[in-house]
Amino acid sequence: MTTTAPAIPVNHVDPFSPEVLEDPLPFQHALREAGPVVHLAQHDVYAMGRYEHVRAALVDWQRFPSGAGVGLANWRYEKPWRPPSLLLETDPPHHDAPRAVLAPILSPRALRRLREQWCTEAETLVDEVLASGPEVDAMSTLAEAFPLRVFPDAVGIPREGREHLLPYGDHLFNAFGPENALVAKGAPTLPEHAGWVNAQCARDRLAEGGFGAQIWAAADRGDITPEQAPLVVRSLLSAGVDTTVHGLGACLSAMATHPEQWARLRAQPGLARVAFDEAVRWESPVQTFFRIADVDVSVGGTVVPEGRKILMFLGSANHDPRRWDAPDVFDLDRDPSGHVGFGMGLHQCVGQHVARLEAEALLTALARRVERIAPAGTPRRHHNNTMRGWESLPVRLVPAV
Ligand code: OW4
Repeated sequence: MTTTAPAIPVNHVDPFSPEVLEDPLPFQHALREAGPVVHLAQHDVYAMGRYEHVRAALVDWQRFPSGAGVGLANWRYEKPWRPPSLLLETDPPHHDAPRAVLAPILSPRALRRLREQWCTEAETLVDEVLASGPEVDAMSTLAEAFPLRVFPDAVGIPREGREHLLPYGDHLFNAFGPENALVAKGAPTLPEHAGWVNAQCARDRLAEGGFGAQIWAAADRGDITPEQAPLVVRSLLSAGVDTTVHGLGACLSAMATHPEQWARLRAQPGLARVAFDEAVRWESPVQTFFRIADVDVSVGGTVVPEGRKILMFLGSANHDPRRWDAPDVFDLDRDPSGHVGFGMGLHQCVGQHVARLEAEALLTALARRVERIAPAGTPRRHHNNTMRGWESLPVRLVPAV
């Protein structure tokens, strides 16, 4: 008797093409249906789209490490475009000291001192936006404006130059994908954005008491080296803005298209955090990250060969009907915990409590003042090789009386 390994399913669609970025759900459905592991012919990499296997691979950092980069480029053969992140793009043991320094700085307990201030800032912003007229673009006026108002202050960077943050992050997230038109479009201005971002990581740029100064204080204690400190600050400026912008955008678009869910949140504002996590599950602002197979790894009977990149579809896992009832429905009655929108395992988003606090502040302020968030025009998708979100979200804010 002869035994042959089952042939691996092949998919010829480019997941980074404009068509898939416009609406990734049909591609992700096909990916999940094809099997636990699929070969993506366009990029000659492997992919996983089912919750069970994505989750298992994310927690298996030994066999699926991040040190060869979490983008398409395989750093065993290619040079990284910037010095690797000490958090995202490293494995234990190197990963552990930077993570141990940053986690308590961004912990729920440490963030308590920001809560009142951020709620006040959110109320001020919502009042300004309501005064500006009933029809607004919810992306620029709320989803972008709020994080840009509170987060850089919390890090402790100066006001001047903050307009570099979003384009820097947008390019960084594009750069995890292939060198397509999205990357080419960002390349010419990257040096200005990266130059500014890197300059803000120096000790003397960072205001006393902020996240940045606390990272430098950890270097003074010897918990990380003075060479590591600026790169840990860089992680905040890299991962902390665009992600929350698109998370908030997902909340606002969900509420605009599900008025009954907005009514539910208004009746019970304590659901703000559930609403945010459900939006992170539903939209999955960070759609994908790669890992590398450090050895031949068998996944559901198919082998991912040693040294090869594998694309983990967080968004697909968060819409897997094997794990979620009616996954495409945004529903405050479900328990979204266990979603992989923040990743899972030892790299799971260290900033998630910051994001949840921003969302709670903004949603609570809106719930108090806004009766209805009504669609007021055709929303436009923002295309990015890694992030899913909106470029424009026209809404009419109906004030509560
Ligand atoms: C989602 C993330 C994303 C981009 C950059 C970094 C982290 C970083 N996490 O550490 O620089």
